[in-house]
Amino acid sequence: MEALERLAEALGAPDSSHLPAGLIAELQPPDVPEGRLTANKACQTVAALQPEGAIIVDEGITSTWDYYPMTPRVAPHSILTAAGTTIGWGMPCATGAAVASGDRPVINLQADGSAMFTVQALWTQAREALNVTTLIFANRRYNALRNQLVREGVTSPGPTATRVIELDHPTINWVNVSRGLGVPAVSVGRAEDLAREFRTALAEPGPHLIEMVLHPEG
Ligand SMILES: Cc1ncc(C[n+]2csc(CCOP(=O)(O)OP(=O)(O)O)c2C)c(N)n1
Repeated sequence: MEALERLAEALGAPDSSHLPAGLIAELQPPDVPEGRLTANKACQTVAALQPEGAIIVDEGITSTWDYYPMTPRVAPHSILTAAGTTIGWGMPCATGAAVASGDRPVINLQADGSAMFTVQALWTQAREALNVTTLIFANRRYNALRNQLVREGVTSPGPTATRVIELDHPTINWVNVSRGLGVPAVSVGRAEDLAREFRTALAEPGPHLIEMVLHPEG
């Protein structure tokens, strides 16, 4: 801010009170949605409730595409995303962010397949009582790989390809996984339940995990 003020002074630029009304947008987060959870509604719930100064760690892969257009008018926050295409960095990144900035809430938007690569980060979060809320986008598949097949023209993959893509048999029980590593956890399937649990997680100190069981869009 000081740099901007000095620049404005050096340029003889007017202060903001002289700017046309409406040029600087007021904060206006989206409304909290209701109904069965989809990736879109999960993103909207986060955008609606994320506190000022939050650090958003986005490894939501195909589930968080809708998040960014929802955030231009939410309170100032930081975003950490991957610089490359490798997966499995989200949970350790959230852990590191919470160590580095203990006074800021860290919100980890986390796809389920990628989460399995480095899930032990939850134990570190519990051990160090880190202020991380992990939101698992449980679409229960490697959706990016499914999209890739569709791009290649394979719209009805056979059983072998399907088995590679689907994260089932057994379904991962995120509540048990998280509790087993020392992080309190709940599972939700509706937007209003997510809003309630997200508010609770943000209000309480220490790590939390919320499994968001997603229904397909539409
Ligand atoms: C280390 C590593 N292993 C494998 C891949 C290939 N890969 C890219 S996306 C993806 C699936 C991601 O699935 P998930 O995290 O559940 O997100 P979704 O695609 O379902 O949104 C995989 C396996 C990769 N990019 N990096």
